This record gives sequence, structure tokens and C-alpha cells, in this order.
Amino acid sequence: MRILLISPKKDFPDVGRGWLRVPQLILPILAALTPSEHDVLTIDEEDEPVPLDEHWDVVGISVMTPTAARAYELASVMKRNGAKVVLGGVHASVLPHEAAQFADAVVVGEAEGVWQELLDDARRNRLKKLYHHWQPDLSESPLPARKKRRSLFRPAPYVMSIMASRGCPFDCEFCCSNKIYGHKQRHVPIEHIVEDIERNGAKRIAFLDNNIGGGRSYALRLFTALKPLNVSWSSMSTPGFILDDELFDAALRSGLKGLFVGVESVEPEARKKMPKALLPTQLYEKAIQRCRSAGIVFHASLVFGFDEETPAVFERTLEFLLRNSVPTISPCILTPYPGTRLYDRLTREGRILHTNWSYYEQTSVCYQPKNMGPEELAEKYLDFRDKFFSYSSIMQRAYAQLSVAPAMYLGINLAYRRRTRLLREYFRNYFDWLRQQKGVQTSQGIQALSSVSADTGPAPPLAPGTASPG
Ligand code: B12
Ligand code: SF4
Repeated sequence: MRILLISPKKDFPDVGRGWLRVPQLILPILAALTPSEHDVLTIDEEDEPVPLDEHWDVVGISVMTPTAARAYELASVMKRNGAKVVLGGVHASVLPHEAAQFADAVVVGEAEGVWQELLDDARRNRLKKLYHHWQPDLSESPLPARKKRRSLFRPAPYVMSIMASRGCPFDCEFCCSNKIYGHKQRHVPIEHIVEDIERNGAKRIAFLDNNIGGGRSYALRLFTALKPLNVSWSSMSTPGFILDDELFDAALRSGLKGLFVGVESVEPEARKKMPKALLPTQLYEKAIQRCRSAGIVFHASLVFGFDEETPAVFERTLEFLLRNSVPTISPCILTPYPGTRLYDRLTREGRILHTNWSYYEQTSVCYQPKNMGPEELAEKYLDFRDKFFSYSSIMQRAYAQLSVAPAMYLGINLAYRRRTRLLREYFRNYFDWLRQQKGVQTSQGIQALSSVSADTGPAPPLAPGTASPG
């Protein structure tokens, strides 16, 4: 069969383009799981257009909430062209009934353990509507097939993405990761990772793990194995990892260059809701200093709009970031993704403003905040970004970064600065649209904006007999 695997493009202003882009890992994973008798092509729509006019037997599309409208649009076109369409990914997993309206089959959760069976069913014309296999054993997975792209002549991505572990022991209110991967952390065998790096000659790696130091003894073995490969790498982690002498030193020796750390909120009361972020503020400050003296970029992830926050949070956050000369940040607006406890709570409290998923991209205010109006939150957020990414702030923080990665520092700060300008116009259009809805959340109103975005709300329980056994 001819199989096309797609990661749809995003339609909102985003910094993650060009050299800052982290390549999608799902496409090489699915390509590797596809038996060699099939002809497979992967298309990341951020890089190249989807070949809509060719014949495909099976089209697999990975769906995130903010890309759902585009994914459903592509699915409808491909179905009309005669392909069997399979949807998977985070959004399709939490709202399978919505995704099923646009697909021949939906994969809930991870692809390993179901993809081959699904392709076999497609070949025999007996696709089931839903496939699900809970927590597959990662030691049985093949190495990602990274060269199934059409445009091999394009420059290779700046970094190679690898996921060494899946699963998270925590249960933050705004996250649905556990619904996909479960609480138990599972690891890819270290020899597979080494082989993947060597085979592709990768020198810069982005580990996509939630917390690279989550399994301590695994992490120590991984870092030992990375050392002779002479790579530089970045990942997500916690202050606990940075303040663990043995672990952090081993990471440094193995090529660690940057860490994405969930600071989330400077308000300790808000952090109480996030088991991963319960540490006192001083420990975050210690971790930031430790990274700086080791020459590591500390990239802080921040979320604004928690119920415990008032408008004063923006000044306090700015003060915290400047006092600690934090090099780079990802500032987000709290987003009630479907499938999270946050979404369920805000729905119960009548605070979800709409379910036009295209706006669930972590900057638009899609819910009624507790201590601010939605527009006030958006305006204060933009002011905060203007201040943090102003030239004077970039200069003020620059001195502390000289020993870290000056080019990276400047590149990331300028990219966020540029995006902040685009966001002003984007927010204006968003609030115009929101006002047009007159506060009445009808499915007709939402579909008027995005003719392809389904607004079915959370999935009802599965009807008996529709799911394949897990
Ligand atoms: C690393 C990461 C990033 C990185 C790298 C992303 C990349 N390009 O690879 C960065 C920081 C750049 C990033 C950016 C964004 N991210 Co992100 N990211 C993650 C993280 C931590 C891991 C994702 C990942 O790559 N996993 C590895 C792949 C292999 O796993 P997977 O996609 O889940 O795929 C498995 C299954 O879902 C399934 N599957 C997936 N697709 C398909 C398709 C088919 C056909 C089938 C059969 C199966 C299948 O099989 C796979 C393997 O088993 C997750 C959180 C988490 N722990 O999952 C958030 C997460 C996926 N991101 C999220 C979001 C919102 C974003 C952004 C939209 C944020 C923004 N506003 O810019 C962007 C968009 C990214 C993009 N389109 O490229 C959300 C998605 C929420 C949602 N409901 O959609 C998550 C869940 C985090 C959160 N906030 O809760 N992200
Ligand atoms: S620690 Fe990260 S992955 Fe785990 S539940 Fe919290 S936000 Fe999700």
C-alpha cells in the first residue's frame, strides 16, 4: 500500500519555526513501525506541502488540539480522494469520538502495538473505528525511520529529536500526558538511543522527555553512554535534577547545553496545584544560578492565568526573571485542553469561553480567569512580553549570559520579541471573533468560524463493541 503520514501545520504565530524548530518525532516513529512491504512517505506540513493530488491507500495524521481543524480538513480531502484516513495523537486520543467523525479509524494513545494490526485491517478492508493498546513495551520498538521524507535535499533539521522515556508520575491539573502515556515511566533501551544517534550522525539532540532525570539510575547510565558520542543536548527537567550534584555533573560531562524547566508560576499558592513544582522559590533561584555557572541555558516555562494569580503576578514575575537574569522563557496563557482535570473543572464552573480548538494554542485566553477579565489577562500578558523581550531587558540580562550561549540567547529572545508583535494583531482578531459569539457558546457559532473544526465537546463513553481490546 502507499502510505502517507502527516503532521499538520499550525495556523498561529509561533516562534518554533526555522532554526528553532524541533522536528516531529511521531513521523519517523510511525514510518519505522510500518512493515517494509509498504511504500511510506512522511510530510511535516511546516516544512513542505501535503501531496493532495496523489493517490494514497492509507493516510495517517497526527492531531494536537490547536492543529485539529487543519487535521480534519486534510482528513476530509484525503477521504474524498479515496484514501483510508487514520487519526492519532494527543487530541484524537482524548476526543476519539470527535476525531472519528473525520476518519475511518482513530488510534487512542500510543501507536506501538496497534499500527501493524491497523494496516493489516486496512489492507483487508476491515478497519475498526477505534484502536488502543495501553503502555507498549518500548524495548520492542524499532529505531525511528528518519529518512522517509521527500525533500531530502532540504537542509537537515538543526536538532534531532529523541524520546528516551514516556510516562509521568505526576498529575498536574492542566496536563493530559498521563492519559496518553500513563503514570509509570517507561524507558527506551540505551543501546537503541546510541545506535539511533550513531546511525544518523547526530551532533545536536533534543530529548523530548517530560523529565530527563526522572529515572535516576537510567539517566546516569544514559549520560555515561552519551559521553563518548560527543553530542550536545537539551531536554526538559526540574530544579531537583539541576541540584542533584552527581546527576547534573554527569549530564554536563555528556554534553548537556540547555534545560527547559517548568517554573510555571512565581506564586507559591499556584504551584501547590502542580506536584512537580512544589519547591520553594529559592530552590528555583539556586537552580538558575547553577545552570549559569555551568554554562547551561535555563529556559523557564511560565503559565499565566491560574486562579491564585491577580494582575500583580506580571510585575512579580518580571522582577523574579530580571533579578535572576533568566536567559530565555516560554510564556504561556493557561489553556484548558480537553482531557485535563482543568477542562473538566472549568466546564463544571461554566468558565470555558468556547471550544474552537484552533485557539487552544497556549496564548489565547479560552476561559474566564478568576481575578481578571479575559481581555485584561491578554493585555497584561502582552505588556509583560513587551517588557521582558524589550531591548533594554535583553541588554540587562546579556552580561550574565556571556559564558553561556550568547548567540542562542540573542536568537531566542529576538524570535520571541518578533512574535509578541504578531500576537497583538492576532489577539485583536481573536477578541473581535469572541465578541461576535455574544458569549453564547453554540456549536453553530463555533463552526461558523471554522467549518472543519468539530465542536462535539468531551467524548461520551465508548459504545460497547466499538473499541478493539487494549
Ligand atoms: C516535546 C514537546 C514539544 C516540543 C517538540 C514538539 C515536536 N515538534 O516534536 C516543543 C517544545 C517544540 C513543543 C511545541 C508545541 N507543543 Co508540545 N509537547 C511536547 C511533549 C513534551 C512531548 C511530545 C512528543 O513529541 N512526544 C513524542 C511523540 C512520539 O509522542 P506523541 O506525539 O504523543 O505520539 C504518540 C501517540 O500520541 C501516537 N500518535 C501520535 N500521532 C499519531 C498519528 C497516528 C496516525 C497514529 C496512529 C498514532 C499517533 O503515537 C505516538 C507514539 O506512540 C508533549 C507532552 C507529552 N509529554 O506528551 C507536549 C504537547 C504534545 N505539546 C503541546 C502543545 C500544545 C504544543 C504547541 C502547540 C504549543 C504552542 N502553542 O506552540 C507546540 C506545537 C508543536 C508542533 N506542532 O510541533 C500539548 C498538546 C496538547 C493538546 N491537547 O494538543 C502537549 C501535550 C503538552 C501540553 N501542553 O499539555 N512541544
Ligand atoms: S509534570 Fe509535566 S508531564 Fe507530568 S503531569 Fe505535570 S505537566 Fe504533565
